[in-house]
Amino acid sequence: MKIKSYYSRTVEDAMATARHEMGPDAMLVNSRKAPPEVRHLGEYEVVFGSANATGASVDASLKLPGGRGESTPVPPAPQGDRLSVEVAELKKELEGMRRAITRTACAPAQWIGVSQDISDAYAALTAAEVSADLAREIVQAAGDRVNGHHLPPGRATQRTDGSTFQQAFIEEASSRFATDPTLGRGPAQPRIVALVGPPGSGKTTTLVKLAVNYGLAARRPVLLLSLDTYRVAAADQLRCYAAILGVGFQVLETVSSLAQTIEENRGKELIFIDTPGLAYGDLEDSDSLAHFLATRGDIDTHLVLPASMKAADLSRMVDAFEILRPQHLLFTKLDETGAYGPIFSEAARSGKPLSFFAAGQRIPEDLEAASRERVLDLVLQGAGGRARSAA
Ligand SMILES: Nc1nc2c(ncn2[C@@H]2O[C@H](COP(=O)(O)OP(=O)(O)OP(=O)(O)O)[C@@H](O)[C@H]2O)c(=O)[nH]1
Ligand SMILES: [Mg+2]
Repeated sequence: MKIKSYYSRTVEDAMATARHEMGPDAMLVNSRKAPPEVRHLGEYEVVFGSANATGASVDASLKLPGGRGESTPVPPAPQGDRLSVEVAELKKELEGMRRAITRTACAPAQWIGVSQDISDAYAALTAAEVSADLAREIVQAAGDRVNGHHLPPGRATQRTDGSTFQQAFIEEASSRFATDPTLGRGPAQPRIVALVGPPGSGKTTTLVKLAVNYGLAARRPVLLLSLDTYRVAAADQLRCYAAILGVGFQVLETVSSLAQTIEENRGKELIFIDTPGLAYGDLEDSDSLAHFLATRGDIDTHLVLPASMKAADLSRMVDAFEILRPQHLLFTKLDETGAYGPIFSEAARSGKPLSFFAAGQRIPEDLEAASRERVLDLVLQGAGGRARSAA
């Protein structure tokens, strides 16, 4: 890139000559009143850059006295100083341009020129990978609330007060999803919780964390059940934990034996049911489990999904698992991503409340109850606002 300074009595004259000399691709990089030491060359200085020239250079050797377009050499100036000043200014200009371009590129067309709060809020949501439609909807609604009217498309709105907008933005974002860190449905005893989800999503690990934090820690009698007989020794993982924790454990060969086992354990306060990981193909074959979970009004089913899953896959997964009628979404592996927008978007899209978050493999520490504040914190702060440990 070639960079040149032009001096003249007026900015317009200097610009005209710069364009004439550097060609139509030349870009205005800076314009200012000429510093005192070169004021005799012209009252104004404009700096132009052209990408067509190779190699970076700063050439202050042109002078346009009186705007007549003649070039005369600049007297020897403290070149090092000038260079660093110009580079610093150039950097500042470029940073400003970068921000303006980012805002313009990210924001829907009708927001160009609107309050920076609005475009910053939109940029924050989309940077967290909240879906663009949802981000637009939230920011638009917050802007409308602050301005008390709908933004006319294509027109800049009046400037909003930053903190008022921020408040409206947080409220709008909060209103899009629900959290419900409860186990069990209604007052019925025992409280029965089933964890379902794709293979490896963290069902068994999370079930043990829940059993420790909400069962053992509260001295509630707990029973762990495993329906995971698909794979050789699959239930052994849970059997092992149950033995360590000293809680009841049973493996059930069939879904049909589940009802009877629950009946026989009415004295327990919490019953956790672990299920085999189900992939898309398996879901079609999960009729008996689907029927059981869909017809039992006392079983609270949490769909366990990794937070690191892509937004589109999350939606597909939630839709596919609807056959099991889950009441909650439970996200694991928050430690494996830095963008929590997909969790937010999916909770908003599906309308299912978020129940718990797991952010690591440690049992029982890496588990926490979902809350609105936490979700917003995660979405807006990214990995910096990552999950704390448990309950
Ligand atoms: N990093 C991280 N790893 C996790 C988390 N939760 C579970 N895991 C790990 O994920 C792996 C699978 O966990 P499981 O609990 O066996 O998953 P599952 O859903 O029961 O798996 P299947 O029964 O095979 O479907 C294990 O290595 C866990 O330690 C988490 O929050 N963060
Ligand atoms: Mg498992």
